[in-house]
Amino acid sequence: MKLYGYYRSSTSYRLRIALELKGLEYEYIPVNLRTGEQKGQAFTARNPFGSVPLLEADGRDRVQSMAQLEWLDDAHPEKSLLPHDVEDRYLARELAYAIATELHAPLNLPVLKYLSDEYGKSQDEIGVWYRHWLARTLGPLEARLAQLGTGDLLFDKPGLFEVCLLPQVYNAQRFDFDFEGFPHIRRIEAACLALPEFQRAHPDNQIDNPERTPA
Ligand SMILES: N[C@@H](CCC(=O)N[C@@H](CS)C(=O)NCC(=O)O)C(=O)O
Repeated sequence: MKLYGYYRSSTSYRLRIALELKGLEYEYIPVNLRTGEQKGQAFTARNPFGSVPLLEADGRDRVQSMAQLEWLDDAHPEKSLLPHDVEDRYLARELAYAIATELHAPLNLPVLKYLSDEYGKSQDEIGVWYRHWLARTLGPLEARLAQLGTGDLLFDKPGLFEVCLLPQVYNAQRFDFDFEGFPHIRRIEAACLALPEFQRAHPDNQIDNPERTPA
């Protein structure tokens, strides 16, 4: 399997965590979002959305992260990202899709670029935008986790929800989001970051991270 991604793209990070949790071998191929490689003809010929991640497996290109995650579980059912019980599966999807659908879209690179290029917004103003949309979904998410009595993880092992949560928390920290009033999210983040699968998938440890210290 080949994963085309970018070290701090949250959707690429989702796929890296999932592949690690499932113990599937893959080759990581960086696509440089800073230079716009994802919009070049060579890449858009394979992914008309012009975004990462692109997952190449069994001679096919798959180009949307949530569908890729569901496909990984369908095609490789061992070490499932979803629990067995149907209501637990529902809950994992409810929380994962809240992040993927409500949170990710207004925080994506083209949206931020549009705010600065078309509306002349400064980096400070973009930070305000970013934190506004984070709070709008992370607040209810935290309340939902409290309501469910969530412990260190949503269920007994990390899965679809944690795969989506950790990258979003990483991005939120880059934009100085204050997690003071978010004990459940912080606890889940700490529990995941203690695991080698999450550490291997982390942006700090990717070959295309310019600040990475080679092992
Ligand atoms: N809905 C897509 C979103 C993918 C996406 O927005 N990827 C971002 C990185 S996290 C990207 O490639 N942004 C660069 C661009 O769109 O030009 C998915 O879930 O795969």
